[in-house]
Amino acid sequence: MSSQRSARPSVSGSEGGGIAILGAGALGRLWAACLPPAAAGFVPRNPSALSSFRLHYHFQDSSGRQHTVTRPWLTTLADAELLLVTTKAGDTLEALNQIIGRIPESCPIVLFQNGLGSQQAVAARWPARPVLAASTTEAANRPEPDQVVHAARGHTWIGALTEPATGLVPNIIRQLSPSGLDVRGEDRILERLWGKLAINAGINPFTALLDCPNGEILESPLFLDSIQALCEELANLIAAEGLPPHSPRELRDDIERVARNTASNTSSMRGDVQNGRATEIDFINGYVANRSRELGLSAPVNQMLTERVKQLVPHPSH
Ligand code: KPL
Repeated sequence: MSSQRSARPSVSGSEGGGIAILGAGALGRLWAACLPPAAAGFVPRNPSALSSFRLHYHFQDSSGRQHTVTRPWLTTLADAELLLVTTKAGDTLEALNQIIGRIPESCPIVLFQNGLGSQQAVAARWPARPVLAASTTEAANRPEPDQVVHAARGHTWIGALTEPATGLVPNIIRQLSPSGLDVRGEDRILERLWGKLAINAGINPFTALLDCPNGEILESPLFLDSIQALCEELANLIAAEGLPPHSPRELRDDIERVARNTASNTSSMRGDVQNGRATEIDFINGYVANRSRELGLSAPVNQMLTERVKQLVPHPSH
């Protein structure tokens, strides 16, 4: 963990080399806090609106130690060597579109979004760029706007999405290794993302609708009445996608295990609802419902959860 002030103050205005982070939410701030101060900075989506050259926040590491973190807003990206995109799924395409012209063609773009749909959209939009996806179990949250908590250590898997990204993973792991976070290569990143989506689909909407921590969904009538059908819908879609099959029972066991292991957590979706922000439901249960429809399957439980979660925040802020 590195929490000192940047040793290269000029990085704020005139340099952009190293690792650029697009998305200053909990996950982006976790990466920035863990990487060496001179290695990483944040990408402003609207540089002319910046009121300061630096972003300051408090960071509680996974051992409970407190750090003050100061990282630059990068006003040039011409030398960026790696871009970590930690925006919410629904903001990603637009955020990247705003800045992609400023980063070198060769700069790898690593997408950290939850769910599915946004990653494929980015890869389809910029097939000649080196685009990769990451799936992470690092748990970070932001109880106050200027405070980030690394709630639990996890793993991060990275794999190529576009052809120009092939073979880049070992170097990206080297670039990220000073963070001390556990990063691994993954040849089957879509399967990995599907595994996480299934867990999020079986936990997040229930926590948002019931306004409860993850563990409490397990005894709720809403969960108990819908989880079997939800897992059947997931299993049918996973098979129809040609991915290695999972039985509804296996999926349910995975969902319940994660809900128990993270029993006191506020899920990202409950957190979004509590803060009046747009949720990622369209990229989780909404993605399942839409893909099922496209492939001639029906997914009424995922559709119902999508509609009900959307009603929780009818006019979201972003
Ligand atoms: O990934 C999560 C999330 O909140 O989005 C889980 C696994 C549900 C942990 O809270």
